[in-house]
Amino acid sequence: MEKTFVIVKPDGVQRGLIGEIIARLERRGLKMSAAKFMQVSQELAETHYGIHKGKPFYEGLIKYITSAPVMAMVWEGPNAVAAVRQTMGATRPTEAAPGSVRHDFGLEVGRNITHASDSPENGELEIKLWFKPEELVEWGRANDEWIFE
Ligand code: D4T
Repeated sequence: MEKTFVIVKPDGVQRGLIGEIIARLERRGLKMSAAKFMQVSQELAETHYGIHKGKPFYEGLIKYITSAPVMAMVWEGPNAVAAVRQTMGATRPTEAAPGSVRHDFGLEVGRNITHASDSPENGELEIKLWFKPEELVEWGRANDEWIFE
């Protein structure tokens, strides 16, 4: 089953949106595989956002993600990457679809509340970067067959 990596970023944590975001993913039918509440180190932030190094928003992005704790999670399900990105909405909150997290709670790209992997390949890389293998939980959910075809 496809897995994707999700962060409730520091603004989401500070604004008390961890529960709201988890509730939306659960309600959608996705299954949690791992979660940890943590302070992001400078090193982890720079590795995670390495692709953006040199861009005008890079320094602010690193400062933002390391500014307060985050909730890092792995969610699984059929097409989990696409499903979670849809639930979160477009990167810029003013372009995010109504009903998405970024639309419903955000205004600015530099305070866009969540991160979600943008492809299954990046999902695997990000899960490896943020979690140890033993932190991932394989479990059978009682109603899996009523959600997964
Ligand atoms: P993340 O990675 O945080 O989920 O965002 P996305 O996958 O949706 O978008 P991204 O990689 O293009 O951007 C990473 C991160 O940088 C911030 N950002 C982005 C910013 O502050 N200003 C900008 O102009 C852009 C493009 C927001 C998300």
